[in-house]
Amino acid sequence: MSDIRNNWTTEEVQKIYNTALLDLIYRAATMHRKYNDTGEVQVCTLLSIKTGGCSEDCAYCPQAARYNTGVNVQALMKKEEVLEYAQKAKDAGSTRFCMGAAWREVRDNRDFDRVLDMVHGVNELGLEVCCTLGMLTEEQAQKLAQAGLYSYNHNLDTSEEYYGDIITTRTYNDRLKTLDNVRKAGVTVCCGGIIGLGETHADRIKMLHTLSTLPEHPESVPINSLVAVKGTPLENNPKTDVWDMVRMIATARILMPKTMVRLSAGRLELSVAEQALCFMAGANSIFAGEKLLTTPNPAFEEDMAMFDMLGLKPREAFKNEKSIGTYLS
Ligand code: SAM
Ligand code: DTB
Ligand code: SF4
Repeated sequence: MSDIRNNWTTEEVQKIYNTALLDLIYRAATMHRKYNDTGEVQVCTLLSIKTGGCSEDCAYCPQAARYNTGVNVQALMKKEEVLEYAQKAKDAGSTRFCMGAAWREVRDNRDFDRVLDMVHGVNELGLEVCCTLGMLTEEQAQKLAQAGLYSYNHNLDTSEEYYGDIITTRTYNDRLKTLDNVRKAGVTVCCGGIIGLGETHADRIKMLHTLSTLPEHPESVPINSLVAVKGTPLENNPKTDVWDMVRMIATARILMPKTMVRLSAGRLELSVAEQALCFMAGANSIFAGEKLLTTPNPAFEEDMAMFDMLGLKPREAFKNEKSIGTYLS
């Protein structure tokens, strides 16, 4: 049977997820080696281009207007300022630049036109441009594609069953519809989730099942661990266990062998040794730079020191396009 499958059953996913941890890591590491260059890690930079004041009620999110989290609301940034950040990220060695907006959905207005300009500008710098702007129509996805968007981030966050406990202002189906619109526009899909929301192992298994049985696997799957922010309903959630993170990453790697699996939010809580286990288990992408969207992240220099220590190097931009045919299919 091929390793690249979209017909996983929930039972199969459950069996992989529940494999004894060291066996699971070994299996994931073997799959990783077969399909990817294990010495490379993609370095992405995030920038919050419109911060806070969001109408949604995502229980984890410091940017939802209804929670008092101390996040300052900031209108959409100017294009020139964004391009300066992008250039700095590029100079520091980042190859993907992801712009996030605290929007429920994109509206067809001047702000969207400005985002299209930003996408165009960042693409011209030679960076892989990614956006995460909330829900999109098919036409909006096409406009972003025409402007040069490489990838769109839109997370499922958790299982369909648990979704309503975390977010009530939109549905799982709304999320899937946007993902479909992104695909149709020919933009690559970045879609993952969060652990530590209070979900069960069964919810994690179901989310991984949904991701790995989409018509095409997302090109990247961010695995976030909850950054519990004061003022959000989840502020007192217990810290996630590093072994759970490793288990999620390893299972994702086995289910979606060629996908970039991103060790995303929550890295500040992990030692270099713990992150090394995540890379061993198949993670091959990180967000670098001292801020995620609104919360802190390890300093760039610390990450580069970690790369040196572990013998990792940053992955070049647009590598898939350059190497079509060189990997096993
Ligand atoms: N508003 C858009 C949306 O929700 O799709 C884009 C920005 S939103 C902040 C992007 C993603 O960040 C969310 O889907 C969620 O997975 C992640 N995220 C937000 N707050 C987080 C937190 N406190 N800890 C971990 N991940 C978080
Ligand atoms: C993703 O999966 N994680 C990033 C990115 N996609 C947009 C966002 C993490 C946000 C963490 C909380 C914050 O900094 O506001
Ligand atoms: Fe708004 Fe996105 Fe935060 Fe939800 S995750 S509150 S949609 S910014």
